[in-house]
Amino acid sequence: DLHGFLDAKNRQLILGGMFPLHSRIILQNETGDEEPKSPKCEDFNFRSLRWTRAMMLAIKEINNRKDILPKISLGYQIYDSCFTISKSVECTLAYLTGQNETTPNFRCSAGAPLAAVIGAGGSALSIATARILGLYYFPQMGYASSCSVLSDKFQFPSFHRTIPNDDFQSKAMAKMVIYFGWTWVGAIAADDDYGKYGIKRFKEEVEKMGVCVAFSLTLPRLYNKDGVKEIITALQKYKGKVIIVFSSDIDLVPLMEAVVESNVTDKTWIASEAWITSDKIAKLEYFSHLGGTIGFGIRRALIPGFEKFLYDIHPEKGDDELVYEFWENAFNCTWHSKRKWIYTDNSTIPKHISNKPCTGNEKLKDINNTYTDVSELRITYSVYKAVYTVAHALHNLDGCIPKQGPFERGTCASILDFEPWQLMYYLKHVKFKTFADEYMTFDEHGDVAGYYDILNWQVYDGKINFVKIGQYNGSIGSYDLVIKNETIFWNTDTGKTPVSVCSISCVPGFRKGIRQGEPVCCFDCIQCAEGEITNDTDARECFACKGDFWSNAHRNECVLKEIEFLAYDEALGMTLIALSVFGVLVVIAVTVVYILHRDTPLVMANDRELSFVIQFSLVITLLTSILFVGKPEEWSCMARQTTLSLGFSLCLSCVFGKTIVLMLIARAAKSKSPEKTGEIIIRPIHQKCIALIGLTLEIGICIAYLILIPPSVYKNMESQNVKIIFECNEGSIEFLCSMFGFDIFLALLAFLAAFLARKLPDNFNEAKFVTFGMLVFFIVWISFVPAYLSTRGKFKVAVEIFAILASSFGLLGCIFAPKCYIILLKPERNTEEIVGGRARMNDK
Ligand code: TCR
Repeated sequence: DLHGFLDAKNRQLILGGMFPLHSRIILQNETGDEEPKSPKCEDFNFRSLRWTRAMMLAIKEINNRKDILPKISLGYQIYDSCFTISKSVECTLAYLTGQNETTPNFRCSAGAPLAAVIGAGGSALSIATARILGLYYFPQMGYASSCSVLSDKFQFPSFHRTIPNDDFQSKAMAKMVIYFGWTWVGAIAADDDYGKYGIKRFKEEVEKMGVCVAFSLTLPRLYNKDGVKEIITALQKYKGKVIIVFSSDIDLVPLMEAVVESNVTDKTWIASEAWITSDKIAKLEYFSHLGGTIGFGIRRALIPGFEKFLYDIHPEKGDDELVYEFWENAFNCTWHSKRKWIYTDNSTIPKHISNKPCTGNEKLKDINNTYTDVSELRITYSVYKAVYTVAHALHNLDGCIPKQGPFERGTCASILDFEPWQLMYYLKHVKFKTFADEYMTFDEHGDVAGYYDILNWQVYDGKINFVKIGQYNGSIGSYDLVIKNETIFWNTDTGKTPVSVCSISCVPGFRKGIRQGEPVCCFDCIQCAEGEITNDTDARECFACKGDFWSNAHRNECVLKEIEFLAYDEALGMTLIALSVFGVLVVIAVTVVYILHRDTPLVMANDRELSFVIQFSLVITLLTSILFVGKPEEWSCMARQTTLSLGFSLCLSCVFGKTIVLMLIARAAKSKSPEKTGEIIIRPIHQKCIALIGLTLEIGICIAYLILIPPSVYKNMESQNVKIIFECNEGSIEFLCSMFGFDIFLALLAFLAAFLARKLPDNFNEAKFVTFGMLVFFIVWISFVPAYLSTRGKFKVAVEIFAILASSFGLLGCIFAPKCYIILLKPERNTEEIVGGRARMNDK
């Protein structure tokens, strides 16, 4: 009997309360031909009735207690806000004016003064009412209004709340998203202050950490089919897995129905506090789509005696119309005669309720209703705390010792006649412990500590359970988020943590490449260019390898560059050396033939010694090719070109020495005066002098070259990136050109002389063969130039060796092969007559 304890004491105070006992108002007829009335409400909300009952129980307890407000009895006056701003404002005005234009749903007061207002439920309603109550500095205790703007004491000076500020929740959600490594998340907000501010703060937090919000949509206010469809389309297009929803359960129902209907699966939903434990959403038939949802719940407590108090409700016990309605909705029956009037049209009952009459014997225990479900008392506990907070503040106000009071000149306020601002003072400084050992104080913004349980939807025992998988404590430092991974149920194919990213992260060796016009979380992985590497994942840039280093195939490491030169032990090197050795053997063979037949006319003709010198020089040129193979060293670089040019100059000057004689003989023969031959005879000593001069000049050039600008070893890194080419830097191109230019000059002289002597009427025409030999020499070296310039690395060296070998073999073949042929195979032609007069020259 609620009136009973009110009457027992004489001093009375009232607490106002506002609860969304219905979810919406029924639109009045808008023709404007009737006097406007306060709209009626529909869609009964069992959960809010439980909250209402928590307020009643708290007041009942306080009245029975001797330690809190012993001499005062509290009454209450509770209005239904119908989840709308207009209704809440109307209630607020009723409180302030004391005019009972609208009848309270629950009332237990007899015209006593109003001390404070508990509520207005959702943030949007509290914001509207707090603006009015704030004008009078009238104390207001929110129990479910968590929006961060309500902490602004400039706008809402008299608002306090027992639910944590949503800033904590947004931050906790952001931390959780980071914790699970999600970088591509969707966000849906209810179209009210709660949803908008919650998602806004979440986005701010999360974007700081490099997470991208794939879409951010607003739930349509009323049931708006198009609005919901738009969200469903976005959900179907969304490739990520995680969606954050900041909304109250009532606003979310249409969307979740559509989600199930259009079969949006394989998503993990992150719930805000307002819908995580709501039976409107947490339905078994939705579980395949919404199972595994993770969300935040405020502190929970089992209020002693509350379950019994909840069951202690019956329409016929009191005269509250609302209890009739509750009964009808709970048991799907009607109290025909007693309360037809509550519905809009006076005659019929709502469609969702059957026509069966209620008997009054229905048992609440027999049905499964959120109203009697005491497993998740979170907002309920918050209501309970709100009432106790006001009671403690009043108690402190009552216990003020005169002359030591907080107000002007130590005065106190009287419990019978105090101003709202005086109670505000005590509310601000209230400190007490709840039955659940929770310490209650408010900070300067009227907020409490930000603590949340992290809950996960799991199904067992045939119903959905909200399993605590961790917690978030906003008032401690960095270890504020604690999650026990192994206890989480994930509604994914694999049962593992979903991966919600736009692009899979780039492995080492790849860098992120931005996609034009897309968020930073969507990127392409681009392999580093040659010579560049990255060694961590998701690198933004590749770094170039420095110095002797180059990238490996995976582009994740700098490795030493490969070193290249023409080595002895590779096929090419070996072949070339074999060829040169073979050439040397051939020359030796020729020399042996010459020595054995040294006294035959053919060998004796045209200076035998010069022939031996030519053979020797060919051995030198053939052997220099070996200097080109192998890792270049200082000495081999210096030796290479010089020995080569010396070898050729020796060879060619000797050839010239020979051909000049032939030319002179030819000139003499042409003038047809054999007698004259004697005049122009050049003695062999002269021929040797020519050879010596040629050689000496070349030696001069070489010495100057080696002394002035010597060649050296060079590590070539530019021409090929992957390799370091070991080669010889020739030092001075000018010297090189003059060295070989001199050789060419000698060759040209020899050629001209031989050419002029080619028609010598001899049986054995040496000049003809020398002409050929020189031509071969020219052809080889002329074709060498382009081939040399267009190759690189070790092949460049190989080309040069090839030219050396080819020209040496050419000379060998043209100068000595025909003679050896005659010496060995046609000895009958090796006679003085055939060889001609030249043989005689040697004898002189
Ligand atoms: N704050 C929400 C409303 C709300 C709510 C709830 C409504 C919260 N928790 C539970 C129904 C059930 C948290 C607001 O608007 O501030």
